[in-house]
Amino acid sequence: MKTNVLSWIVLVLLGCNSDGTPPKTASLATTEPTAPAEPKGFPAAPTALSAGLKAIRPADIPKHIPKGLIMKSFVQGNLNGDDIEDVLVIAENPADKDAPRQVLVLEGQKDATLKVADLGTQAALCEQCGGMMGDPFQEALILKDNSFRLDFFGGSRWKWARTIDFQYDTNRKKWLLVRDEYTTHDGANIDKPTQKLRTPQDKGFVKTPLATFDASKDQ
Ligand SMILES: [Ca+2]
Repeated sequence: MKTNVLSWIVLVLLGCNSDGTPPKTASLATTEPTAPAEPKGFPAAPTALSAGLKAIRPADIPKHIPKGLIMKSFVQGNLNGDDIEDVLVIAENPADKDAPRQVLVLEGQKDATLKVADLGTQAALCEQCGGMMGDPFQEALILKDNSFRLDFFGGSRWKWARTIDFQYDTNRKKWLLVRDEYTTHDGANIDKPTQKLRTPQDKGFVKTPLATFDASKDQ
């Protein structure tokens, strides 16, 4: 009996279970690298969701770009809740870096073609709108729940970040503003951001349609 007690004490001191196996927490330890630190209050980057959707023909995208504009970025995913892939396009005027970028929602059709379902002519900030940091456009993402996100970043020592989300309204069959986040921070002290977040839960928040939203004013 005395020997058993001593064995148990030794196992505990060695960090093992009573049956001699190592503790599970020890075997699950990993050394995966961590992502670079971002200022507090910045959203995590979600991914586009295209798995399981009927595919469209990406080659058809350029024909829907408004005349005089070129495609800055595009992302594929589901933007309206059906089972067909859609495309979100950011388009810009290459001859006017002060002009707002346009945001197009291209709905995938049953025959794999695309149709312009919505257009925001002033929904994305211009190339010159980022201050000393240059072009403020970071990325466009398709999220869950038929919504998409536009991310911008700019400033000089004082940095700012803007996150704008639109979500599909099944009744109006249009995309409406559901989140507008504006964060600033001292580039020399990223732990103290100042955040201005607007969501539908806030008094006075208006779900502005993509078609009339002006990113340079509505914040
Ligand atoms: Ca769809």
